[in-house]
Amino acid sequence: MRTLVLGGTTEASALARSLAAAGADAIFSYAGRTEAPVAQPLPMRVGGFGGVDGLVTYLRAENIGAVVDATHPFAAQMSRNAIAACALAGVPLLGLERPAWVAGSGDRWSHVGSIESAVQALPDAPARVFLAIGKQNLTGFAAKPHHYLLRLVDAPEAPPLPDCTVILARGPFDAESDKALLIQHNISHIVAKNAGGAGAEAKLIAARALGLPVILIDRPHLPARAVVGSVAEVLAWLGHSAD
Ligand code: 3Y8
Ligand code: NAP
Repeated sequence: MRTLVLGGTTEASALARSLAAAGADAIFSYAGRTEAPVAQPLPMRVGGFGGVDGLVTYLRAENIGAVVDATHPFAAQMSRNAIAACALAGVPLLGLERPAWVAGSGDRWSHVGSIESAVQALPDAPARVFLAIGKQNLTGFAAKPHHYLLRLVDAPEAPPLPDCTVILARGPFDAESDKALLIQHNISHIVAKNAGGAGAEAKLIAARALGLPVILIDRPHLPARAVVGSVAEVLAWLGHSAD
């Protein structure tokens, strides 16, 4: 039975390694958001499917027997399309999802429901903000007179904001390096997506150590679907559905 893995996260890469080790017939799918995505130990495809209909056509043409949606919690459109397409094509779907982060002692977090409300939550007086949300949703932050530190995967064509420093890096990140980064850039606030997982958590651990406030953007809600939290559960599910 051929499995389609919708990837782009640390957990998706861990799943790919396990599937390859098991000699599973599987395809790893990237959206093609970055110039040179990390290679995977499975056959890869890169680029959109062409909406729900494109994905249904793909599932049938490639004789896909199961889909694992291991995309990032903010990749909501892909996840919604997968739910609709798998229902239409009659292909079992399982989400591999990491839980949202929950504040611990010493965390100075405020939760907002959208990128726009994250802008509002920043102070009006000039600050130095680590805006660690990638490059797709930055323009609204120009409304506030802050210096922004941006961490992007690929170099932007032009500076994304009027007063910003861009560093290029592909995670997973580690807390000590992120703490040094926050100190080096004299950061006063952090804005982040509630992505969950270990790959993006470093900046939150660093913020806790430095007592910095974090504005955390809630992840989008998704329609109901079967979800597990570990690679082992996905492998068991695939073994089960291979019966
Ligand atoms: C193209 C594949 C792996 C996967 C690694 C995870 C961890 C490192 C942390 C910060 C936050 C951010 C961003 C981030 C992280 C992992 C994971 C994760 C956040 C790659 C990848 C692709 C992408 C797409 C990219 C987005 C951007 C978001 C940067 C590869 C490296 C900010 C999300 O330039 C762009 O257009 C980048 C776009 C979507 C969010 C955005 O809106 O800009 N991820 N990230 C995937 C594809 O094409 O399908 O290039 O190798 C994967 C990873 N990024 O295999 O180990 O599991 O979350 N990715 C966020 O969480 O806020 C960085 O800097 O602290
Ligand atoms: P999105 O907004 O949910 O999806 C937009 C469109 O991109 C989808 O409709 C689909 O195009 C295509 N797409 C998305 N993920 C795909 C995949 N894995 N394989 C094939 N096509 C895909 O997605 P996004 O937020 O831009 O995320 C894109 C990729 O980056 C995903 O793989 C995600 O896991 C990864 N990522 C995203 C974030 C984030 O913050 N959003 C963070 C880390 C990693 P069609 O409609 O044409 O099929």
